[in-house]
This record gives sequence, structure tokens and C-alpha cells, in this order.
Amino acid sequence: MKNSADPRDRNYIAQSNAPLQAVLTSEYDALGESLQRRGIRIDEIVRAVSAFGVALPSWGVGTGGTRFARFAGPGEPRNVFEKLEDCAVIHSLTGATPRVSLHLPWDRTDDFAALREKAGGLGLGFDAVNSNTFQDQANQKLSYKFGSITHTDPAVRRQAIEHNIDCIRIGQILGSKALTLWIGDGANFPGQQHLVHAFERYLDSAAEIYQALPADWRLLIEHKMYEPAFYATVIQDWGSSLMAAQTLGPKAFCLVDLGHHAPNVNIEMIVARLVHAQRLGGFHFNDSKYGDDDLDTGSIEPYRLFLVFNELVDAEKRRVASFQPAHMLDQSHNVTDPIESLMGSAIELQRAYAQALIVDREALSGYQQDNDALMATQTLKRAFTTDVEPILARSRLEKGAAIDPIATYRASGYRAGCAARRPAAARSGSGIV
Ligand code: RM4
Ligand code: MN
Ligand code: MN
Repeated sequence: MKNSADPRDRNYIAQSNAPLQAVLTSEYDALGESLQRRGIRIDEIVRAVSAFGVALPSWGVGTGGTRFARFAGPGEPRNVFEKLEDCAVIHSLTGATPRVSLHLPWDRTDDFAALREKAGGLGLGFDAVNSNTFQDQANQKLSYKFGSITHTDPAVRRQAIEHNIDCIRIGQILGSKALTLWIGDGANFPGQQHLVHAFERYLDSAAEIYQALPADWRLLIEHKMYEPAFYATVIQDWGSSLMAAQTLGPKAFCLVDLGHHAPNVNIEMIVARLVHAQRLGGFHFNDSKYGDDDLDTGSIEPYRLFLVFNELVDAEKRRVASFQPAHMLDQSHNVTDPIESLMGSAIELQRAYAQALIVDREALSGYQQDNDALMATQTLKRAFTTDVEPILARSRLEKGAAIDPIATYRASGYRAGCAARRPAAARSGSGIV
């Protein structure tokens, strides 16, 4: 195929889809018949999947790094405008990523109104804005080395609070409706920090940020078990997060980053608890094997992802009050083309969602009632092992997106074009981005 097409061009996508359509139709029809026998209407699942969207992390379109090194990829975006262009490619090809979540000050520009306009022109909107008080920026007055909004020095706390309020103001220009608050504050040594007082300082500072929220905004409190603090992190678990949300008020919610728990923790159960408390505010999707928190969604534990979605669909069907969790990706791509990883991840989320939608919930609840553990678990497995790819592909086709997004992207030659257009800028050699 030609190697210099615009992957966002509808005609190019349609041309790429053409040879794949006959096979898709026959696979879709076969799946439709099989689901029909299970009492499920395939077009309803397609409709629900089509309505599902996940926000892209602006920091995810650049190549990530580890503490050891960062191996830059060709044609990386050099500023937030170029990041949006890559995000638009992902959305055009998958139809699944209509919004972008910005990280400040990484995405700072002197014209946020222009940025909003640029996004609108690319068919993108903005999800939650993320503040950053886990690094020092050039020309920053006070250091966050020993913490930010929980620092022992009130002047550092003030600076970090003001930064968060600034993020809200920027978010308002962009049309965001939430601020995600993740802090790296904590201790590396027993005794380093007064564990109770640090949490109290968090509550006081977060209350000031909360006060600055517009009426229709949410504060999303993100917990993380460890890193950069290795002994005790101030908001290290969903218990601390929930306590903070409940203390702050009705606009405060908990954000679950899938990679921020101890190994083997039952994340779907945390989700269920937060649903019960009506404080599940959103997700940072990714996957993790050991202590990492930024691998591609569904790449390690797809069944766990499905079980999380099983709880979400359950809550959706029960019409739980104020249940509208934000879906966002939070990944770092060290060895893949970030555009490909993000497309694959968005599709994995849709897959888990579709699988959760075809769970026979009536049967499941009967088995639960009768304590039939085996049949209950098989009911979930039956949905999980159903190949729903034709549903996902059909949804993309109907939206004018690509039946095979990664192949269509590769054939377009977009990355090589970026490499030519975007000569590498000097960047730091380590860290997450
Ligand atoms: C943290 C956390 C935050 C993200 C930073 C970059 O581990 O997941 O959500 O903003 O990384
Ligand atoms: Mn996160
Ligand atoms: Mn993380």
C-alpha cells in the first residue's frame, strides 16, 4: 500500500476497510446468531460499545522511560499541539478516544483558548486535568523534594495549592469538568513523617482546592501505594482516598489507577466498595505485573480487566446514583509506538466492556442466590471467552473508523512523516516521560 496517507482521512480509512468488510460481515452475522441463541441482541451491544469512550493521556503519546533510560522514538510530539495531532490519529482510527487528559505544567502553552480550538477542529474534547506537584519545574520558588500539599512548610503547601487552583482555571478554559489530584508525598523512612499529621495536612490543603472547584466540577483523588515515596505514601490506598473524599464533600470522588495497588490485590472488589459508597469517580487504566504501573491495558491480566468492567456494568444496570466514572488511560510506552499502544489499549477496554455486557446477569444472580459457585463462575467465563472482536470492528466501521486500526496506521506511514516533520528536541534522559 502507498506509504504517505493521512490516517485521519475518511477516504483513506474507507479504502483500507474495503477489503476487510466481507469477512467482517460473515463473522458479525455468525456471532449475532450465536448471541441471539443466548437471548442477546448484538446490535444493542454494538450501540453500547459505540457510546463508550476513553480519554487519552497527553503524556502517553511520547515515548516513556524508566529510572534507567529513555529510548526516544522517532517523530515524537514536541509540544501539546503535536500531542493533540497524535491523539486525533488514535481517535480517527479507533473512534474510541474522544477526549484528552492534560498534565500541567507539562502541557503548558500561553494560549489555552487556541488549544481548545485546535482540539475542537480535530474532533477532540478534554477530560480531567492533572496537576503536577511531584517534580520541581525550572524557576519554581520552593522545592517539592519533601512533599507538596502535605509539606511541613506552609509556604510549600501554599505554592502547591495555588498550582492546583491554576489547573482548575486552565481546565475551565478547555472545557474540562474535573481535576485529578495525585501527589507523590510520603516518606522513605519509618519515623520520617508523622503519619497522622501528614494526612491532616492533606485534608486541609485539599479542602482549599475543593473550595475552588466550579459547581459542575469533580475532584478525583488518586491513590498510589508507593513510588516515589517507598515507605509510606500519604494517599496510599482506597481507604485513605475514600476518607478524604467523604471529608471533603459531594464533589470529591476516588480515582482508581489499576497499577497502583499491591500485587494480587482484588481491584474489582475495591471498585465494588467505591460503587457502594457512591464515590467511584474514575479510572486510570493500564496494567501491571510487578511494581510497574504503566503497562498497556489488558496486556497482562485481561480477566481482571473484565472483572472490573463486570462491576461497572452491574452498577450501570442497577442505576447507581451519581455513577458516571471517568474513563482515562494512564500508560507509559517504552518499547512500542505510543500511538499503537494507545489504540490497542482503547480497544482492550471496549472488549472488556462488551464482554461484561453479555454476561447473563439473571442466571448469575440465580446461581449466586443458590450458592452454585461453579455455575456462577462459569457464567462469567462464558462471557469472557466469547470473541467479541466482530462487535468492536463493526462499531468502528459504523463510525467511519478502521476495522483494523493498527494495520491501517502502519500502512499510512504516519510515524515516518512525523519523524521528518518533527526533528528530535532535547529532552531529559530519564523519568516517566
Ligand atoms: C503517577 C500517577 C499519575 C500520573 C503520573 C505521571 O504514577 O499514575 O496519575 O499523573 O504518574
Ligand atoms: Mn495514574
Ligand atoms: Mn501511575
